[in-house]
Amino acid sequence: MTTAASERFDAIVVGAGFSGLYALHRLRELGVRTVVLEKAENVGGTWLFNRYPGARCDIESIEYSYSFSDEIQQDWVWTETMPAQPEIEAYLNFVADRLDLRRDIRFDTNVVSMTFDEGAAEWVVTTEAGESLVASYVVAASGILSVPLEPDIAGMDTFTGTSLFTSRWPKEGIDLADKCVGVIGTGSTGVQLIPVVARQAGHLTVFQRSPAYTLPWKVRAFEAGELDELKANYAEIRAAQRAHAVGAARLSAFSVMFEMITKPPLKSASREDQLRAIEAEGVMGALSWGDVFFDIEANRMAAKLYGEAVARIVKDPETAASLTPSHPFGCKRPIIDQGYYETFNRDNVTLVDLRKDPIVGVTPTGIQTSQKQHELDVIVYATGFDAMTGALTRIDIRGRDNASLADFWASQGPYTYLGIAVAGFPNLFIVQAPGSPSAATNFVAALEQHVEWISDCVTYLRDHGYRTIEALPDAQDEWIEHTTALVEPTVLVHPTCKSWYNGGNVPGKKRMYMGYTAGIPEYRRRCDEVAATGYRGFKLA
Ligand code: FAD
Ligand code: N01
Repeated sequence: MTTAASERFDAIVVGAGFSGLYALHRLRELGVRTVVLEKAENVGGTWLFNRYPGARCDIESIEYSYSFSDEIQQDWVWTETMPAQPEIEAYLNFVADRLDLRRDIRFDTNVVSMTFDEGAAEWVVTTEAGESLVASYVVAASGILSVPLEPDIAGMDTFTGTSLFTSRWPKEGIDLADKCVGVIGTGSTGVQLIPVVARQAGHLTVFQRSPAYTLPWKVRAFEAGELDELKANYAEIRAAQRAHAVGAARLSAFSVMFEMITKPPLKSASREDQLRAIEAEGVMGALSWGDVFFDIEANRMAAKLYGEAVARIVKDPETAASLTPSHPFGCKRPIIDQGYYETFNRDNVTLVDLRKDPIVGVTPTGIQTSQKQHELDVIVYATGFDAMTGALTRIDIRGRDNASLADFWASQGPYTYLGIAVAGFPNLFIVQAPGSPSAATNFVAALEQHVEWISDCVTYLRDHGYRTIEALPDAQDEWIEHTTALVEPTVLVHPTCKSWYNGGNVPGKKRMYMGYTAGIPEYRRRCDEVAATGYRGFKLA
């Protein structure tokens, strides 16, 4: 199958974001001849594409960063507690330069197919430009949120103003002053974008289908000497982070949610207790109850209380009611914001509740809803991603017997073993595939564990003379049973839960909760146990 023109490597890594950069560094250190193929023009992945105003991480900078190199963590200077997109992009460029990674990365190289040659026990990888590369191993570091979803709204292409997508925001920025701007989408992206655009635009109209649950947060610049002090304690900070279920021991969107589980139940709280909670903590107080994740009735009570807390901030009662979510809290990734609800008190902001007044279509001059034509200069789409599987199902991946990964996941659901490998696809390692901790954790902590496990595995195969490693179907089924059983007692599996966590945001996608919710330490323990027992659940040949 391989042609004479094919270039040969030990490993091919797809993607040069956080995951691909570390995979390249680690494999190269182990003497594995590796090339990275990246479709973009530079490193950064998520943090290269999502340049929209307000884009920022919701985990503290000192934790949402590589821990593998003390030199890098001591030399890089974060300016804020939670870093904004430009700083994370700059950080990843700094890492790429410091580790001299660029010499093994091919930019503007889109991988379109990967075929496992059973005879040669090799992957043949082809690119859009028609190049063919061959390697024993492929590490797919192609991202869990790297394929944007464009909505299918009638007339989108007829709009004569400016259409913007948050995941490919113009690098040079855009002047929104005096413009009438419409934003579609109120997930994590919309919630970050909306307060900033409201301050820039002449008028902002928010088209909201599902209101978000979002917790207010104060991001601040580090004070003089503060970062140096943190850096002096980096060993302890990293140890605490490593021991924490969500991979972030300091305050973050995930650790706040994690803390909620330890609180007393809402169902036994008196009305006075409930009011005291929202008086003291606002929307956070409405949700911080131990039974909210496990009992749908408690969850609904919390949603009602949440609405009361929102109504204390948003002056117009109709707008406040429209901003109150009706889906269960916990179904979607947690969101933290800076002044989201206050934004709706501004004179230049209008909320359109699409649950009452749905979009009919985009017209040449704006958006037509069932009740009104909204005249706009700019439409911003913040409409999410084909998450977890989207990047891989867009590559024609063929394993044993020419079976297609996209077809397998479409029919069976996104099954994997350990969230790393798929039966029938030997020597293909996926960084943070469905069934891994990714979705509900500090992603950088999660990916470091994956890259280290994968590179240790490659070393093991090389040292023991094995050519292939392949997940066994039974082990894969058991793994998915285990990941599913973990979420079974929670509201995450409630039929009204619809989000990228379970594929419910993509029409026609097979629904399955795609995370691993027992936490990174337990996950690491299980992965280490598999390795220590000679890769139990895998066939080595
Ligand atoms: P990515 O950064 O997505 O990189 C994947 C790379 O693969 C991309 O560069 C892409 O171009 C490339 N690629 C894909 N397909 C191909 C192909 N066929 N051929 C060649 N190249 C390909 N996580 C958190 O833990 N905390 C946060 O606060 C947080 N904030 C986020 C904010 C936004 C706006 C988004 C979208 C995601 C956020 N995430 C956050 C998740 C984030 O995706 C991860 O934290 C992390 O950046 C992912 O790194 P990665 O390298 O695995 O994937
Ligand atoms: O995407 P989403 P996102 N008409 O899927 C709406 C990470 N992230 O880009 O819910 C009208 O959450 C859709 O409505 P509905 C983080 O992991 C992190 O915001 O389907 N509306 C929803 O409101 C996050 O979870 C940060 O009813 C339409 C929105 O678009 C993930 O990325 C920041 C529509 C999509 O929300 C994805 O977040 C940014 C239509 N046709 C991103 N189609 C941090 O803060 C879709 N919508 C760390």
